[in-house]
Order: sequence, then structure tokens, then C-alpha cells
Amino acid sequence: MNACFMGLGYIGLPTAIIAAKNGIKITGVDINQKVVDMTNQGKIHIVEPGLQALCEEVVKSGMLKASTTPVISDAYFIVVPTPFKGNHEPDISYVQAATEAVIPFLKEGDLYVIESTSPVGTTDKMQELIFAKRPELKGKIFIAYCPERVLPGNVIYELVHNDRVIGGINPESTEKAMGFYGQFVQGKLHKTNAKTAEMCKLTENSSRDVQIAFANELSLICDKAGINVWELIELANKHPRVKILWPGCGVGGHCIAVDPYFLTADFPVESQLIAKAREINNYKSFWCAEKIQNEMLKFELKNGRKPVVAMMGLAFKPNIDDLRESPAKHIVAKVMESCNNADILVVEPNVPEHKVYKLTPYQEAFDKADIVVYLVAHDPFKTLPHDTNKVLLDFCGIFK
Ligand code: SAJ
Repeated sequence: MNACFMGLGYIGLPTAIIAAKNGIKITGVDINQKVVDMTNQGKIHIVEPGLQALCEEVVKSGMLKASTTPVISDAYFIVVPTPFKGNHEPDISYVQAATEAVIPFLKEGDLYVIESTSPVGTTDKMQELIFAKRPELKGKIFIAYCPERVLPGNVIYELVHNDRVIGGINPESTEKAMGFYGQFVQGKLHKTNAKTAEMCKLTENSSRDVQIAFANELSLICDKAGINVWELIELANKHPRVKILWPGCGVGGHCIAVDPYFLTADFPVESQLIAKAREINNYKSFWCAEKIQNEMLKFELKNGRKPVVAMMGLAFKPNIDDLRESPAKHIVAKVMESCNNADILVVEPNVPEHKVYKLTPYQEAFDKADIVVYLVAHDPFKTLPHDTNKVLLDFCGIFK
């Protein structure tokens, strides 16, 4: 079997590699020539443990080849980004462009699957687009939606072992897509229709966002009430039916902080809780920045000099090098903007350098700082002492 993967990013590339490893001949398509060149040299352009070796193997064996254009295949997978526009409206133009690129190659019996997180109804829209241009294929090709669910950092394991939800535009399409994923997924494959599968992905990430918002709201209440929120949540979670997540300095990444807007944009009246959760999680970052600024002011009033502040972590979550859409990064920027004379040391042990900030090793920053702000719970920070005279602001539960 031959398949084309449209998009060689954080999901498309690993999925293409795993499929190739399982005997499917893959053409990986990306608009970025650099990504195509690197892939063809067996090199990966993303950070993902274990993926480099697998990529080398499937490129060498000829099972994966990258290109900037699709080739005639038996199946086509759309794995491109779906960002949102300025007004939080979803932008499906990449899905549309990738679909338009494969339309000329489609033939009877082919499978077309969207994996990109998409607003409800996108698969139907792409179906209309395909049949508007190729009416002779009506009823002769298979169209489905199958969202990915992998966690960056654990992608190789999760791609194979996670359950998948597969929704076709008709039962035949669902079956055809099940047949494809069954070749490398060991988790269960759950059948549904395209709309439910689209909604399922948005539901999963919105559910997590709402739960984190609850934890973040608790952290604001506890701060005012003088209660340790980490101890509180640990105790509440001893109840057999309570499972509260953890507060942090906001919610980042390209999924949890984005996907709920796909629901609030299309269902503004109905999605009150989902919209409020987004607001709370965004507000938490502003609150953290203000808290830091207040501590800096207090220090200055008490000591007659500006404090040295260590900002610990820039990534969007612990133990990764991904800084995109990171609340920690926004907080650092906001604090730096407001106090241009203060000595702010920025720490991120998972990246060698940053194009805006001069990075300081974490131990050195800790030693020099009067105020230590924990923004991301990276493991190395947990080795630093907490019985110290320094002011410690722990927004991510480093000592929990
Ligand atoms: N966070 C908290 N408190 C928590 C857990 C997370 O504040 O208790 C924060 C993190 O620090 C981070 C953000 O939430 O800023 C998102 O991190 P995450 O680990 O919750 O999720 P992602 O964005 O890395 O991956 C999510 C996953 N979805 C769910 O868990 C429902 C993953 O399975 C999806 O495949 C991925 O989104 C995606 O691509 O949609």
C-alpha cells in the first residue's frame, strides 16, 4: 500500500515514520523545502525521543520519501496545522490547501483522511470541495476523520498504543480507515461518524482546559485565603471520586489553549463554561506577572535596591524544549517590560540558547537571585533548596 502524508510536523512526521516502519510505502509532503531535504537525509526537524533512529531506518529502506508535492497513492492523510485567526475564529485554510493539492491525484477506491484538529463539519466541507472538482468520484472514494491524541515526548509509544476514534462520512469510509490504522495501531479503534470524531477531539482538549481552569481558580482563592493549594488538591484528591488537575502559570501549547476556541467560535451561546475556562487560564498568566512585580516592589521598599530575579523555565510544560505559546515566556516578557532596570535572569535548561533572552544556568541564577520564580516544573529545579532566605514564588508546584 502507498500513502501520502500531507504535513510533516509534530504529528505528520512521526505518524508517517511509524506507518512506513509497518510496511506502508509513504510519501511525506511538506511545503517547507528544508523539512523535505532533512527528512530525505533521514534527519528529523522536531525534538522527539527515539524518532531520529526510526526516521533514518525507514528512509534508508526506501519506505519513506519526502517531497513538496503529492504522488499517486492509495490513501491521503491531511496532517497540517489549524491555527486560529486574530478573533479566535478557526483557520482551516491549510486543510483546504492540502486537500486541493491531493484532489488531482484521487482515483476510485482511494482513502482520504483528515487528522488535523478541525471545527465540526470540516470533513463534510472537504467532501463537498472534493466532489465539486471531481464529481465522477462521488460514492467511489472513502472519506474519514481520525484525530491524533499523542502527547509530545511520548509520541512513538502513544501513536501505537492509544485508542483511536475513526469517523467516516459513511460506514464504508469508516471501515476503510479502520483497515488503514489497524496496520500499526495496537490500541482499540472506535467507530463513529465524521462529525462526532471531530467533536471528540475538541471535547478531549476542552475538557482538560476546563479542569485546569478549575485548578487555576482554586489557586487564586487559596492565595487570598492563605492556603497551600498543592496540599489542598492532594487532600481533595483522596476522595474516591475527585481528581483535580494542577494549577500552573497558565495553559500553553498548540492544542489545549487553542482547540476550545473552535467550539466557542461556532457555538458562542452554548459554550459558556468552555469560554470562561479559556479566560481563567489566560488570566492566570497576568496574575502571575503582577504577583512577581509586587514582590519586586516589596523587596525594593524593604532593601533600598532592586532585586535580582531568577525566572525559572520558558517552556510550555515541564521537561520539554517547546517554547511555542508558552505562558512562562509571556510572563517573562511582561515582567521585563515593566521593570527595565531590574536584574532579571532567564533560565531554560532544555534549550541551548534563545534569540531574545540571554539564558543563565539554573544553579547560577538561583545562587544570584533575591527572588526565585518557578514558572515551569522542570526536574532539575526540584534539586534546588527551598529552605532559603530568598523569596520563592512557586507557580507550578515545584515543591509539591
Ligand atoms: N497543565 C496545567 N496543569 C495540569 C496539566 C497541564 O497547567 O495539571 C498545562 C501545561 O503546563 C501546559 C498545558 O496545560 O501549559 C497543556 O499541556 P498538556 O500536557 O495538558 O497537553 P499538550 O498540549 O501537551 O497535549 C494535549 C493532550 N490532550 C489531552 O491530554 C486531552 C494530548 O493528548 C493531545 O494529543 C494534544 O493536546 C493535541 O495534540 O491535541
